[in-house]
Amino acid sequence: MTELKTYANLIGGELRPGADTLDSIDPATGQVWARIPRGTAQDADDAVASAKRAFPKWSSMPAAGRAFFLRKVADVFAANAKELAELETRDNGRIINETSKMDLPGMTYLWTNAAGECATAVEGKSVIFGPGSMGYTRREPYGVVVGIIPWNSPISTFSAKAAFALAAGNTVVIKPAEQATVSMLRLAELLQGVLPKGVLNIVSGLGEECGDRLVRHPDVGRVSLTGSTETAKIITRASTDALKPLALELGGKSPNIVFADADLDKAAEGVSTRSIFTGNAGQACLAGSRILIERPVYDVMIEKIKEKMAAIRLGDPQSTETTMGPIVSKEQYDRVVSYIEIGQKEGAELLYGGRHGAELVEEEFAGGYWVEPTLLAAADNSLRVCQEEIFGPVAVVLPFDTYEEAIAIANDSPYGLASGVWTSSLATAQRAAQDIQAGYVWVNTYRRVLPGLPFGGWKDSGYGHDALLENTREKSVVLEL
Ligand code: TXE
Repeated sequence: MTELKTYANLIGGELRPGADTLDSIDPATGQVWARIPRGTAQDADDAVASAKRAFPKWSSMPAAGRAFFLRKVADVFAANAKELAELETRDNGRIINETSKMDLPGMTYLWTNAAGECATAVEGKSVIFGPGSMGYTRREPYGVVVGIIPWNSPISTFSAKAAFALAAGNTVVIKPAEQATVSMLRLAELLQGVLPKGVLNIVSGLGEECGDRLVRHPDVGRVSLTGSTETAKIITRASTDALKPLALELGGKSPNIVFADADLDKAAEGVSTRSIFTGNAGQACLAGSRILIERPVYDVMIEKIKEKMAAIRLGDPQSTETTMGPIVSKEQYDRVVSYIEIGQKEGAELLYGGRHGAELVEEEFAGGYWVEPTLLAAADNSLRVCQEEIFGPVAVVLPFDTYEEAIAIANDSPYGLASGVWTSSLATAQRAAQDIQAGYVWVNTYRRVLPGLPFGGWKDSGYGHDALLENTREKSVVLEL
């Protein structure tokens, strides 16, 4: 039997093994395939201390200096994209078509873009007050910024948090999610020596152990979490003692509204495969998990969506033939399966799918966590499957009769992250873009997150962004001349 690789944390520029380890499980087989450190409160403290030590030099470096280093990170991504994509696919089951064609190429762009934005971090404004006094503002970094990231897209979530925090002059500590940490720790190996020591630290471990310590640490200036609403509430309470600013990017129950005048073929692909099923098997905060269809085209749309679902291929996530991967863990698998049962008990009709387990795949993957793409029809948006985030390949369809009813259903949710509108009417599109309560509205497309536009939620989907300016705080300076 081949020895499993044990990965290390990156603290103060050194790769430091954990005193204890956690098993990393391949979700496609259910087998342990690597070991990661179970970081302690001491590891968290050491990472924060090294980031604090690195801060004065990093933050006072000319912007062009920071840009130089961030471009080197972009080069690391470009040179190692294939390996990192394959590792992330092994780690969380996200299909190789997504990690290699979307995520990793996007990282080179994102880090290069962050390098270019370095100089804008210092922009402020000036105010002249009478002849004798004037004032101006400076934007300054917070110091040590902590990023707590989830398992569904580790590398891209890490990059969104770290690149702009670093560009703004902060130093960073990242805690990946215990279910999928390997791609981040391989990245730690590749980045060792690329950035000055301590500027970026990566500590693997459990949320309630080293994650909690990072959030409470008095030397941490800002915390950015992508995770569940429950964890966000815990972090909010934990961070209040030190009044830390937070950015919270949480879950969603996003509506995709199909009006009768839409291009129905394009909409069928957009609301099904693109929006939820092949996109990380529905394990994405922005998944369009509620499909609202105008009644005259309801039946024809259901048939078209079912055709798209029938073409989805489950199996080896590393194969380019596969279009949907497994659920990340046994815990999430049980949760997704339970919602399929809950929905039917509540009266939702199973229109497609619903099966789960080994029967869906070849024997080699029988131990993995497989759920068939599933479509439930609900008569009423109050069902739990319409209100609660399932975080798997399970979508609910609801009919509507009028524009007002569609918007009322769309907004009848504790969440407000993303939304989709499918129509050929510019007037309907613009009206809906105004009326929908969500941080992102796509018209005749879905899951196209444009760099440069803020991405973040309303309501229980959180607040704040990871953009450059949000990683700075303002200082007013008054000069008596
Ligand atoms: O999330 P957690 P879980 C939603 C989705 C999913 C559910 C549960 O509905 O089914 O959350 O997933 C760290 N102090 N999303 O349990 O626990 C944790 O270690 C500090 C939506 O995996 O929120 C991990 O690094 N950190 C979502 C990160 O928080 C703590 C992505 C997220 O894990 C902590 C993930 C604590 N006390 C889940 N407790 C999205 N927005 O995309 C946990 N963590």
